[in-house]
Amino acid sequence: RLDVVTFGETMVLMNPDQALPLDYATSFQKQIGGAESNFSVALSRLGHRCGWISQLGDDPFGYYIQRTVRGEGVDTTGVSFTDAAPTGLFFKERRYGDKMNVYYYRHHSAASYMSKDNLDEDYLTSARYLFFSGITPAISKSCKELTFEAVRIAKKNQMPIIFDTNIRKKLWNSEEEMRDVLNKLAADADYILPGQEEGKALIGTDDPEKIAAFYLEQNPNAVVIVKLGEKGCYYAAKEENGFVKGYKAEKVVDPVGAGDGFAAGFVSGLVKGISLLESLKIANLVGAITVQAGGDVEGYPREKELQGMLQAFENPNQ
Ligand code: KDG
Repeated sequence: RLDVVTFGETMVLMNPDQALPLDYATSFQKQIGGAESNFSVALSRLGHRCGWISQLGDDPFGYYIQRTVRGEGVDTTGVSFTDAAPTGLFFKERRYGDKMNVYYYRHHSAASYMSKDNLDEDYLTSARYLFFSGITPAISKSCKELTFEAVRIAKKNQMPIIFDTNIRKKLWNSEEEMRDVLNKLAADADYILPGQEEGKALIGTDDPEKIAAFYLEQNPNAVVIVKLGEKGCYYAAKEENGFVKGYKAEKVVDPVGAGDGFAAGFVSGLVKGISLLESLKIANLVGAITVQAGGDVEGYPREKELQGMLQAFENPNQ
């Protein structure tokens, strides 16, 4: 049985070797990136069984992504290939310090043609939890329908839903549509993971307590976790709330993928059945470890490494 199932687009990432404007960059590392496969890889490294549903082009980049994700131990039986469109691509541009720009080449990509037909109800419900992000409903109309259908199936089967709002403004037609769709999806989720800055775009405030209050009013049984970057996170549920302090990264190399690592750390705690507070400590730590490596998925820790670090933080003098 799968612990978690998720769906979403993964692209080949061309990561420049130089911190230069992209028009001057000359050499790149070929890597992969996609919020939900990042999450799946991070979860798999923490020892859990995760299934990733997607669509790739029947092309070398598609084979590369499938091989990489599968090689990390993620179940890829829900991945299909199409001849009708290519695998998506994106470039990172590094300028000053950890500042990062992203350029997408994903319009009409293979994944954008996913639809409800990509969801096999038996496969989806073979998992204990459903995880998804706000990127998929932004990719295309059929991907938006797929997202709502997955939520419907999960709810029908009493599968808890974890929703990472993951705003990508470049992908939405309008901010209004973005707000409507993401807040509607949040209303059906059991765990909602917005970033503090995202609060501004979604509900007009970056006050973590107000962000949580908004989503709790929509769904009083939800748990809202507001990510505060290196400060950690704020969580609120019907009967408990509070701040969980973050861990300081020695050096931020690449912040992209940290949110996915945070989500995986948190979900790892859920799957293990440990407390909300302990799960969020793990989430914070995975996030802090992740930003210290280049690439999206490279820096995710393994369970053993994570436990060692948690212990070192709890008992600094040993
Ligand atoms: O969370 C990291 C992702 O943003 C990155 O891997 C690319 O999925 C991606 C996207 O759509 O931006």
